[in-house]
Amino acid sequence: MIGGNISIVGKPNVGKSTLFNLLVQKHLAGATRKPQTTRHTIDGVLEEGSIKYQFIDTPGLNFNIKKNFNKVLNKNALSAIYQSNLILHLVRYNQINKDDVKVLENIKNLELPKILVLNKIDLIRDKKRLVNILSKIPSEISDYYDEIIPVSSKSSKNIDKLKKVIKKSLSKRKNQVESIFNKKPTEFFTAEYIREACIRYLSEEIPYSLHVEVNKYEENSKLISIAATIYLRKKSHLSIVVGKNGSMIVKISKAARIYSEKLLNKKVFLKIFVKYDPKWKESEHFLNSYY
Ligand SMILES: Nc1nc2c(ncn2[C@@H]2O[C@H](COP(=O)(O)OP(=O)(O)OP(=O)(O)O)[C@@H](O)[C@H]2O)c(=O)[nH]1
Ligand SMILES: [Mg+2]
Repeated sequence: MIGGNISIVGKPNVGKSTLFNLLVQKHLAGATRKPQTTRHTIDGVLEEGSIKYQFIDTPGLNFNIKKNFNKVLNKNALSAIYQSNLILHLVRYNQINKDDVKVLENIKNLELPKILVLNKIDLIRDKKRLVNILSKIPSEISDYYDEIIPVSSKSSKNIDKLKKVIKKSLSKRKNQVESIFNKKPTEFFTAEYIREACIRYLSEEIPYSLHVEVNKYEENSKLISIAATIYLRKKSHLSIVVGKNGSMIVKISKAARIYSEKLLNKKVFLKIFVKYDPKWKESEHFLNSYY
C-alpha cells in the first residue's frame, strides 16, 4: 500500500478545515466563517484502493500577533508540517497576500513536495477569469510549488484532480506510510463540536475566550453519556452563553450532540456546564493540552 502524511496549511480562514472534512469524508474539524476556528492539528484517514491518505488539518498560521497562545498554535501547525510527506498550501484564489507569503517563507526550504491549492473558486462568476488569475501569480511564489491547483471545497470542484496529483506525488516515495500522529481520543471531538457551536452561535469575541473540557465519558451498550464544561474568562459572558432560560446552551448542546452521534454512531446524552475561570488561557494544563 502506498500513502503518506499530507498536511493542509495556510493562513486563517482560507478553508483548510472545510477541505480536510471533504477529503476524509467526515466532519472531524470545526469549520466556520470566523478566522482562527482551528486550534489543534487533527488527522483523518482516507483509504482508496491501494492508497492510504493521512490528512492533517492545522491551525491557521498567524504571525501577526505576539500572544503566547498564537505562538503555541503556530508551533503546533509547523510541527505537523515538518513531519509530513507532502504539503498542501491553501490560499483564497484571488487573495494571495503577505500573510500567505509568510506561510511560504516557513515551508519553502523544506525538501518536500508542495502543492499550492487555490480555494473557493466557486466564487468566480466568469470562468474565464481563472486563467487570468493563474497567470498572475508571480513566479517568486509559484516557483516553489510542484503544482498549482484551483479547487472549491464547497462545491467539490477539482477535488478528484487534487487527489490524483497527491497520489502521483506519494507514489514516488520509497518508504511506506507510518502514521506519526497520535489519534485524538473520542471525547476530543465532542469538546471541539461544543466549541464549534459556540463559534457559530455566539458573538465574535466570546468564542475566542472560551475553552471546553470533557469531564466524563461513559459508554454502555445503548448510550454514551458525556459531561463537559465550558470555561469563560469574563463573568459577563456567563449569562450570554447560558442564554434566556438556558436557550443558548440548549442550542449549543443540541448541535454538539448531533455531530457526536453521527461520529460515534450511538445515542449520546450530553450535559454541558458553564464556569467562570479568568485564568484558563495561562494555565499550563491548558497549554499542554495543545501538544
Ligand atoms: N465559497 C466558498 N467558501 C468556502 C470554501 N471553503 C471554505 N469556505 C468557507 O470559508 C470559511 C472558513 O472555512 P474554514 O474551513 O473554517 O477555514 P480554515 O482555513 O480552517 O480557518 P482557521 O481554522 O480559522 O484557520 C467558512 O465559512 C467556509 O464555509 C469554498 O471552497 N468556497
Ligand atoms: Mg480550520
